[in-house]
Amino acid sequence: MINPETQTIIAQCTPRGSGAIALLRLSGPEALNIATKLSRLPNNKTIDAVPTHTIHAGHVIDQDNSVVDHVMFLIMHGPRTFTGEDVVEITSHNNQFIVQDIIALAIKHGARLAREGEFCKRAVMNDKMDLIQAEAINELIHANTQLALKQSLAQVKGSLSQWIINIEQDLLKALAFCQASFEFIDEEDMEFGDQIKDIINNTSVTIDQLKISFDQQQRIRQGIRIAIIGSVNAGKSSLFNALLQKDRAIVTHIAGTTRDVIEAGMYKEQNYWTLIDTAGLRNTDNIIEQEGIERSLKEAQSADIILLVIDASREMNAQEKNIYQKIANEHPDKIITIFNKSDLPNITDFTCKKAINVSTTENVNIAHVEQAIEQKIEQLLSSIASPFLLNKRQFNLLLNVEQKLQQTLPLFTNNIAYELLSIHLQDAIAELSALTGKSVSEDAMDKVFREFCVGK
Ligand SMILES: Nc1nc2c(ncn2[C@@H]2O[C@H](COP(=O)(O)OP(=O)(O)OP(=O)(O)O)[C@@H](O)[C@H]2O)c(=O)[nH]1
Ligand SMILES: [Mg+2]
Repeated sequence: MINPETQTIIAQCTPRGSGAIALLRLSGPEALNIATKLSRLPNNKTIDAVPTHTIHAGHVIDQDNSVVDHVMFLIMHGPRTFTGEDVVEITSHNNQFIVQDIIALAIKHGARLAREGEFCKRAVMNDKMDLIQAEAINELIHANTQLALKQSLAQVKGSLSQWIINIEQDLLKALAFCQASFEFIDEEDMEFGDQIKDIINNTSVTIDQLKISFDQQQRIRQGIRIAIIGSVNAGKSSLFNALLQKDRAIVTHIAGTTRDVIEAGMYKEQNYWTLIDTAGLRNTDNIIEQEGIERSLKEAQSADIILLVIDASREMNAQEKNIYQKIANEHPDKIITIFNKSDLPNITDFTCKKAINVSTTENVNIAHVEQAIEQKIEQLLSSIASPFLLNKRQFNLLLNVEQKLQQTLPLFTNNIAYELLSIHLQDAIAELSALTGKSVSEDAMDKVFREFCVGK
């Protein structure tokens, strides 16, 4: 009976679709045998007999000995491979008929199709990396911003894992102190309550710091949200289109043209910007418009950067000034103020030292707005103290660790119950192990890898 967990697997690792070459990976105990059966190398060499970590040009041949494709075989014996198992990588021409034929041949010879993330899963199972590093590889592939990319690269190298190992060591030290205090309970200078409490407090602070940046990181990972807010007719949609360099939002002279939030994304300066055009702010009895305005204010709240657009060619009424002031006060670090319609005489009495004078119709200073956005992004990224990028699973486990540590705090009385304390500490350490996958259940592990793509 073949065990599916160790059966040799195959998948295409490169994306499907057009491109010169495709990479297929075979991994498992039968990888060399299967590759031998479907290949023909020059000079009667065979894949199972060539040295490890060598590359060979050759043919994939079907069961009638006809050539399926001219390919390169990269032969790597375990454990010095990505998965820790024997691996053969086949670089073929990227034609889906060829790729499918090679996969079908491998299956005929005893392999099965790999599931999502299964190569990474095997790497974890074979101790080539921990779960966090495997997750980081997935993040790396999908990183949308330079920050996310840097952080996932660091995590592949093991930065978060190292951080966890450090915490684990501290908690193990606390556990040792705990056990010593318990065993030598009658000896006065063998009481380590203070030391244990210090370790627990310091660990909680460290976890807390990481937690604080979690929300922000989650958002940034999806792209930097830039909301364009301002009075009706100020030129928000015009600015949105100018930044996008596309006529995406409708622009008219009628106040209240934009009724709902419109989003558009673009890669810019190594980051992914999500631009959000909103309905103009003004008090209105029109229910639809009022709803749009509510949404605009919500967007301001959740945005990373706000472009506050003011029509400088007209005076502002008291109500508008109020709203602007309110937004400026609530989000002082996020705002870039723009005086639009600078091609017309400037008669606004709204003052703002750092405002950028722009004309969207004449394309004046749009580049300046982009620079201001980039500066804000840099500020934003540098304000994120934590070098780690957590996902939801990791975040929840850290919350569990913290909760377990919190449970110890009431125990620090005159008469510390060291036995109970040590149970809580052991629980916290177990939660930490689940983070790196050391003690994670098969189900939980599969859940992680299902988010990966096939071939990873
Ligand atoms: N002169 C001048 N007119 C502009 C400029 N920018 C926008 N406009 C005009 O102002 C009017 C309103 O522009 P929109 O971009 O629709 O303004 P909005 O802020 O999106 O308006 P709402 O969606 O109604 O809130 C249009 O007639 C634009 O052509 C500018 O820089 N100079
Ligand atoms: Mg508009």
